[in-house]
Amino acid sequence: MSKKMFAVPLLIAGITVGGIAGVMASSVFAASPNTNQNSNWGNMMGGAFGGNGSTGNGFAGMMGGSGSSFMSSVINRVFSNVPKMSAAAATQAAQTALNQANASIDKTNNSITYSGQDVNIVALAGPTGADQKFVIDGLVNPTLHIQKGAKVSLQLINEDKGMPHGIEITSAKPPFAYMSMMQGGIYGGSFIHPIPAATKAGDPTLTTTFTASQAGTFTYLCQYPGHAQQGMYGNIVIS
Ligand SMILES: [Cu+2]
Repeated sequence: MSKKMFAVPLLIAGITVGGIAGVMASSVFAASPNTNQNSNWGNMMGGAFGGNGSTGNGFAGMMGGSGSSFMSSVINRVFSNVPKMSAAAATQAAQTALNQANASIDKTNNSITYSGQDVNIVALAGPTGADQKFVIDGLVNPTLHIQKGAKVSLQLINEDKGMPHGIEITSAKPPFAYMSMMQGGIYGGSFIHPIPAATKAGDPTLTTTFTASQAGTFTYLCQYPGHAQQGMYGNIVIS
């Protein structure tokens, strides 16, 4: 990343952010609402923060102070076309997932075992009482057990009015750095970029599907900077 500082006339705030100028100009705001949103996220993260390695050179400055709210503002704007659902519909979706015949919920071990090859997971991000956490089938950051080869539908609903959240399945293990995972996902499709914070208009939601083709113990986490580090993750066991 260039170490030069660019004065960027941002739509959101008239602040100066090092190195992000090119990204803001090209890959992010230029993207049409119908282009691949994960690609937008990848471009944003790759373009803005790529090459920083573990030092986070440049990124740290951006994320410090007003940076975090800046990041949040960018996501809220860039992904403003993400569909929203009402709080009641979100509750209904979660309840439907909870009532799946093939989901066996073990509160003692904070785990859910899905039998069969069709799995429907509804992950609530940051609902009331579980700030910076996922709630799935009423459990906070549960361990998910899924059969190898199962077709998984993963719906993320952001109920957090203060913060974007995303979800991704990765082979990375805790502890997580501030910058955990930016793009990818262990399976094709096992990634939903951070979606905007909830508003009075509703809770943003996206669904992805993937095939759990590889056995192993993986992690699902929120790739918004700092969230996995703060504990927004759980295990997912494919066997
Ligand atoms: Cu998050």
